[in-house]
Amino acid sequence: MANVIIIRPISDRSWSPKELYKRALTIPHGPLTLAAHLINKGFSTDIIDEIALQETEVTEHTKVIVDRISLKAQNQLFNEIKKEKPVCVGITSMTGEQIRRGKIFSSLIRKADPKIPIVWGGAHPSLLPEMTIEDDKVDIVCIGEGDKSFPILVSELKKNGTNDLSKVPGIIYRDKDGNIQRTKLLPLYNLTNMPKFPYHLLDMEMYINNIKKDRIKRFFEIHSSRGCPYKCTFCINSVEDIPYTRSSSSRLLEEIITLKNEYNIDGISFNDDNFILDKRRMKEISEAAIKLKLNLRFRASGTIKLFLKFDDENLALYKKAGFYHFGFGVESGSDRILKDIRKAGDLTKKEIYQVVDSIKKHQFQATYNFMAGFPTETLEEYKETLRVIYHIFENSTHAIYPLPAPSIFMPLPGTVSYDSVVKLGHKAPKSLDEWSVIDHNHNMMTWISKDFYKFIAESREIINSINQK
Ligand code: B12
Ligand code: SF4
Repeated sequence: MANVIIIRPISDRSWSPKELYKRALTIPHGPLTLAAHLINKGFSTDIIDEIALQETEVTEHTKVIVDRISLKAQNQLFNEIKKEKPVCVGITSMTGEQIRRGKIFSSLIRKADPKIPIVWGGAHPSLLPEMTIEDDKVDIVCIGEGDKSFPILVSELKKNGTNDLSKVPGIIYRDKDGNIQRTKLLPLYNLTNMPKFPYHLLDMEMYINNIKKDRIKRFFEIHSSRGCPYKCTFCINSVEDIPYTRSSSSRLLEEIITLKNEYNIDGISFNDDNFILDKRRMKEISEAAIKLKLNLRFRASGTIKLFLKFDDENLALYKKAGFYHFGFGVESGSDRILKDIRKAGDLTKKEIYQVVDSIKKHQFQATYNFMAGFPTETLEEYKETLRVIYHIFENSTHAIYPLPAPSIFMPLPGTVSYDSVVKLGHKAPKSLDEWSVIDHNHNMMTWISKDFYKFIAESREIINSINQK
């Protein structure tokens, strides 16, 4: 029985066997965080993770996620609703396919019981709350963090009939006269106070075993901060007022030790926007990992420029502590593009090469992520990216990690790059439906020529086929 059901729909459309590594099953941290707060306030919660319940079919050439909503996910939803009418159902969504599927889930909920309020939250509804609430499959939108506001909203909705949504912070909703109302945001949640995550709501063994990483058998993901102080033009963090918050080293260590004891994990990935940002925390965690003999392997995300701030002594400490892999957002090999997209701290090609050397010297593994087709990028500038990728291939023979093909740049709502492509003539989607067909992997790049797009597609094929070997 659940007072609240939270759904994470599948977030991408289909994939080819050549890009299987992109389809890693990730732990649904957004829904888990919300469930932690709800349970803490005495509500029961159920999470439906369609990504974990996805159904695939193999056609002649490729393996695709079936277009319809997973039957297992549908059954879980109907069974829960049948057991007890939920106070509301929450749907989390990024831009694109997750909206399309989220809307199908909304229709199923409406069909089962049109009186159940449907609340949307996550990256896309937070960026475009007014447009999201216009959609008839959305009753309430949670803007930004749901840590404090969602439990308040659920308590208010539970009053059933006598509730007053104007008392709920950080939401947008329609009042009794059908007018759209927006309430004030609360100050950010202090991540150090996070209640225990209700991992028991999910089949954790499936996540732990499904995520395959080199040198790690039982893998787990953690988010220990939110946001990033940089303002790269294509990133959600370029939107004004997205602040940086983080949990303390002691709270993080407590979580790591619990995971090791309860789930017998041997590796952790810190999936924060920019984990290596906080040098002091890196040091504290490393020293504690050594002292407590945690014997875990760590993977961390971050930016190239920050990695350069680590000297040999820092890197030796991280290595001893178990850090073995860094995931970098590099984006481009062209100095002009790096400047244009304001890549964290005005990154240069020279600095990319310095990091490649440092990674090699200390025998770390690394993933270098690039993008293709930025606004105003030329074919020649993209070739510079390919040259940098080639350089990395040549200088990373110690690492057996694949170098992902550059992602296709997709302008996301609210970002500075989005405004740039609109200025270049790109048509802005005008409704939630129009945003739902945005596909991060296909040709919607009206700001670059067809020939350039063809070149990007071919280069990606080549890099992917090298990765297969
Ligand atoms: C981990 C992560 C992933 C993971 C898992 C994502 C997932 N679907 O769960 C993976 C690696 C799969 C991933 C993939 C992609 N990602 Co991603 N990812 C992130 C990251 C770094 C952290 C997300 C997270 O779990 N945070 C921790 C939890 C606790 O926070 P949260 O989910 O935001 O939830 C809080 C609030 O949003 C809110 N909330 C969320 N949902 C709901 C629902 C309700 C009902 C309520 C009330 C509140 C609420 O309350 C929560 C607690 O405060 C974010 C960065 C960011 N700043 O958000 C990018 C981000 C979400 N990703 C992004 C993108 C673009 C992608 C990709 C498209 C990248 C690509 N080109 O391939 C792909 C998606 C395609 C695919 N293959 O699925 C963008 C999304 C922008 C947008 N407009 O949608 C972000 C914001 C990155 C960025 N800097 O721009 N991603
Ligand atoms: S450094 Fe990374 S997380 Fe920070 S703003 Fe740039 S792209 Fe976003």
